[in-house]
Amino acid sequence: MGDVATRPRTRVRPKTERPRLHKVILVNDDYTPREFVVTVLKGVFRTSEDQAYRIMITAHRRGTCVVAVYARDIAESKATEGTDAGKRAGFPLMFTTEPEE
Ligand code: TYC
Repeated sequence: MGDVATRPRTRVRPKTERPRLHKVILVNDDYTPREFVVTVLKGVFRTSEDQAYRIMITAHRRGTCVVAVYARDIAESKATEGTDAGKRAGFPLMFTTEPEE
């Protein structure tokens, strides 16, 4: 064997995947009052009145609307907080989460 110095031709670059963000999705129903949905959106997701109204009316017309995207834990706890606020008031209001592509 000769004294050929060998060194890696390619640098090993450990690639850490960035954790995926998760969408919080508002789901329409026939019972929760519009104004209540707007109040929950403002309280839990810190939207303005205008943004909250637009999100609510989009879910009302199309069935669902993306409210915001967060790290998974935050998305899940905000979805639970919003759903629980509806439950406490006797409404079937529902927020779900799903990972972004
Ligand atoms: N559809 C409800 C109504 O007509 C209002 C509503 C909108 C409820 C969006 C839920 O995610 C929702 N009172």
